[in-house]
Amino acid sequence: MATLLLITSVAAMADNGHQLWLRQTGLDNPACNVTQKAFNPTATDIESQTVRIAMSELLARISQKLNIQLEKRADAPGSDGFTISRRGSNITISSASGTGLLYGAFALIRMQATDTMLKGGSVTEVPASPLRILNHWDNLNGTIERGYAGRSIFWSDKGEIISQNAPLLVEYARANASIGINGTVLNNVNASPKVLTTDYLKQTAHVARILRPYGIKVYLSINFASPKALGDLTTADPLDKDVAAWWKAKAKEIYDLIPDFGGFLVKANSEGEPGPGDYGRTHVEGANMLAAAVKPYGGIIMWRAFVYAANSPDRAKQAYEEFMPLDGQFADNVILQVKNGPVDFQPREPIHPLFLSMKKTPVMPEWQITQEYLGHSIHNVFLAPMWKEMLDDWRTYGTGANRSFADMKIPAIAGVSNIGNSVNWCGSDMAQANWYAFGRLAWNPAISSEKIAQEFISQTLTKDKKALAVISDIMLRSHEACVSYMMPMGLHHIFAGGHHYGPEPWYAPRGTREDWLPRYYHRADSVGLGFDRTMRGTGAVAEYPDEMAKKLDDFNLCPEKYLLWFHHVGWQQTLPNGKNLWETLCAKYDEGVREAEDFAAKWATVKQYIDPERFAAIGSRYDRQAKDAWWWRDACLLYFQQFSQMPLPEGAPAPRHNLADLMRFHLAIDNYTAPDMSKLP
Ligand code: GCW
Repeated sequence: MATLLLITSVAAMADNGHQLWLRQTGLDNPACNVTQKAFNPTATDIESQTVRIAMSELLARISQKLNIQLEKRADAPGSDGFTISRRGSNITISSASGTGLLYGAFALIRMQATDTMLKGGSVTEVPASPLRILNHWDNLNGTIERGYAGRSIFWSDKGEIISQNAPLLVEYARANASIGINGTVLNNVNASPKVLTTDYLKQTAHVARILRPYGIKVYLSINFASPKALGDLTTADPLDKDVAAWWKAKAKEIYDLIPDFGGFLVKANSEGEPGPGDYGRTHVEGANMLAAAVKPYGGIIMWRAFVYAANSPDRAKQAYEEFMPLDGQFADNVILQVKNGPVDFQPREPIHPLFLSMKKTPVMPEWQITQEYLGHSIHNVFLAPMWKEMLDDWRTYGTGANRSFADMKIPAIAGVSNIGNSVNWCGSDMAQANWYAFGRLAWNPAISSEKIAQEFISQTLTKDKKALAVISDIMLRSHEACVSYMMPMGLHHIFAGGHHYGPEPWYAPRGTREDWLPRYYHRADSVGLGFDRTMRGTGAVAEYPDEMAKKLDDFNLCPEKYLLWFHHVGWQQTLPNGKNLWETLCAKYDEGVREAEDFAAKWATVKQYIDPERFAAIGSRYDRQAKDAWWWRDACLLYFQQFSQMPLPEGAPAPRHNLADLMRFHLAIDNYTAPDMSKLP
């Protein structure tokens, strides 16, 4: 009896978060009848396998009494799209493809899990973008660049052999398919040439085989110098005949092993990585040579636009300057992969101007799911609102070919993964929400952050309406709060160097590149604060479409959230809000701290609705986040006060720390390593 009580009370059960949003609800429910039309139940082709997965997911997880029929129909919308229709207890899921049926099955399960089950009529969904891809920054030795969730699930730490852990890879595939992700890049963009050796390709083929029935294609990041680095040739010049032939032969070898291989992701001539520029060639010459190699097999090249030469007058302008003149010259199987903002995944950036200006070359967003600059997997920050801000600007100001985004069509979309071998996959239970949000927004950018948060909470933490409202509220406020306590009003890149966790607006080791130092970005001096990118400054505003550029250039019209990104503002200058810069800045930092403290307090009120294990793990993060918010606020205000020479405004709380201490002790990332999967019971 006691045991029974224990297992029926969700709040009393320990929960390590491993199940993500895929908790069992029905488990082979005899009342649910699942059939399918048009597939041979014993066939071994991939599509039949996919349909069988869809059927078993429905059987395992639909708890209601329903007759569900899966139907392949050539006239169904889009290849991954599906229609779910219902009459009484009869439900039909139809699609033109097996993967569409799988997505339809997961959609139906989600409806049940979020209490939004279709009662009658029909719904049709077609993804906004055909390619929804995770980028893993996983190194071949198992470490993960900017990973906060343990080690790689693909690459082993023992002798650089890829994971043979098929059950784990199936779980990974299933989680991704459940939110519509259909591609994955298995290795870091700072790519080891070794990934293209036959041994590694065979291992990659093994992963591809496991992911394939879930509709997921495998891609690799490549090192542009591979032909030379692997010792086959003396050059990697893209215009060299032997180099082009090497890549063609390599592509053939890959496609012989992996017929549906997706293609290459390339970081070239960026942060020391090799590229066509090493031979005086352009990005077009480099990308098109690779594109020709994979073209016969339907492969694509995702060429990253994250480039900046050392110490230029304005790093934010460089990608546009390098790529805009190349618009239209790329082969038709090349997509430019561009970070959401022009600097580097800061807590808030204005949209990257290339999205608004490239007219002929397709441009795909790269979002960072892993929280490199947003408190790692320690701060609970829900990123959907940040990504939606970028999408909204794209929709509002986009022109030319990429305007098509206004009709919800994007060529592809990438998210830098936050997954590692932590039991809970992401290093923290709340960070799972960002993986989930990426998938949902890649599928449909029109879904609101609120809906995504609610879906996530009710499938993972609690279905209790009151608790759900409390958690959803703090999730939705969390991004703005993080911006407020870290770098409000358009401030950016004032982190400690290296790990990018804590505040160090003073960070300036001798000999470091100027554009890797906070002072390059905040420009604090006795006059004021902020980077003048107006027409009187570096002129970066001119990279935006006219209407937007005019607004950004004008101190009175520039949105306050971007003010210090585009303007150098006097400390005592009165802002359109009626207060001066210093007062506004102090108020923002204080607001960030208050918000973080409120999150911790609100979390404490949902205790009875959450299992103790996750309640404690998440709660300790909220507590730490509130402490860190104080650290950030004190560090930034005390540091900038040396320039403003103004007192904290009346009513502002006294600092908890002094500047000398803050500068001596670095805000550290301690004690937050989550247990890894090997500790699973
Ligand atoms: O933000 C920087 C990160 C690097 C990363 C690089 C990139 C993979 O600090 O760790 O390298 O961006 O996106 O290429």
